[in-house]
Amino acid sequence: DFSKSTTQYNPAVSVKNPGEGLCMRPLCRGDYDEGYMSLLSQLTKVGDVSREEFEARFTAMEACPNSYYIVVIEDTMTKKVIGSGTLAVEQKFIRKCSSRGRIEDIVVNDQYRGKQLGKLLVDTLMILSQQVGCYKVSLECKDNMVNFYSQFGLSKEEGQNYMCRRF
Ligand code: 16G
Repeated sequence: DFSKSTTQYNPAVSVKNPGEGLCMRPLCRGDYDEGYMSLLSQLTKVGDVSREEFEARFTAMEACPNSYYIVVIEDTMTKKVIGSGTLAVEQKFIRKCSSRGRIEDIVVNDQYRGKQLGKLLVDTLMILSQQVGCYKVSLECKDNMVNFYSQFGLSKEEGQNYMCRRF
């Protein structure tokens, strides 16, 4: 239900109909063979991940119900995953035992850009985060993506800083 969505689509695309020859669905275990890791490599370093490692991680995520929602877009002709986004839900004690959402790893294959697919992925995860009861949702992005993410009602919060230590 995109009725509360802050964005518009021209031409119309939707979860049921993301575009010709495309299908939107949850990530499957078999997506390792549909180029999932190479898609993620367009976002950041993925390193060598064997099928066994991928499947073990998939199983571990599956064992945490209501925590990892990974949505992908598949090109049904080539059977390749060409877009993906994750909603990670963290359970909290604060805010009456509420949850917070994080939108992570949004990536669209560079050959499929300009088709509103990134927007559709983020919108979908935004709506999902509300449906599963998150009291807030956040993400991290590069400077050049701030405009893109603003359209979903996300903004830099005054007095809040993103801090990070890398290992
Ligand atoms: C971006 C992503 C984040 C991802 C990170 C990977 C979005 C909205 N943000 O910040 O989710 O995990 O890049 O970069 O997709 P890193 O490997 O340098 O942490």
